[in-house]
Amino acid sequence: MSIKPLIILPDPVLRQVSKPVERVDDALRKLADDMLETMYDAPGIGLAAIQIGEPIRLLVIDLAKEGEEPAPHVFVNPEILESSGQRSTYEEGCLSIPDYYAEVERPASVRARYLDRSGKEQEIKAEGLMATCLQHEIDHLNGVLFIDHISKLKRDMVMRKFRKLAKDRPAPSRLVG
Ligand code: GNR
Ligand code: NI
Repeated sequence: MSIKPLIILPDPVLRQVSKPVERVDDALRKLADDMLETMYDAPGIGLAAIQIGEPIRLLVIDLAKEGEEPAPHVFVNPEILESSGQRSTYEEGCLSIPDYYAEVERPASVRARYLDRSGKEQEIKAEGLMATCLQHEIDHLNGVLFIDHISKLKRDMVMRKFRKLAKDRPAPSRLVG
């Protein structure tokens, strides 16, 4: 297992639309394990593959609190089948937008279909933080960030700040050469 570097705003990689996973094999399971290790290290409660530079429809979530047994979930090719009309608001953050938090309103519950880590089709009815996190991660698979759900004024402020920070930061090694 290994911890991978996180892709940070304004890296355009975060705007890529990820491709469906073609087969759930050992290589995919190893990638999911690396994502879990990277997420636990951060720490965070969810991670999409694109956040470590892999443009495929794979995400991991673990909502267990500190001191609780880990509860890792792997979602391959997730699809939202149904969203509730009822909305709920959570303060969201993103490992690709460090130290910025904002309230986002989303459907309070969703029903989703996905493949698990053995490639078996599963369905989940998610509510509460799981519903919010799953929607946040599926957004990543579509190149969408939580700041796309806040006001343009706030989003422009965040973008300006992260463009400035990127200038003072070494470029990701994949862009150096
Ligand atoms: O760690 C994370 N916390 C979080 C809090 C509220 C709503 C969504 C999230 S996901 C985030 C990790 C992350 O960036 N996943 O893409
Ligand atoms: Ni995120």
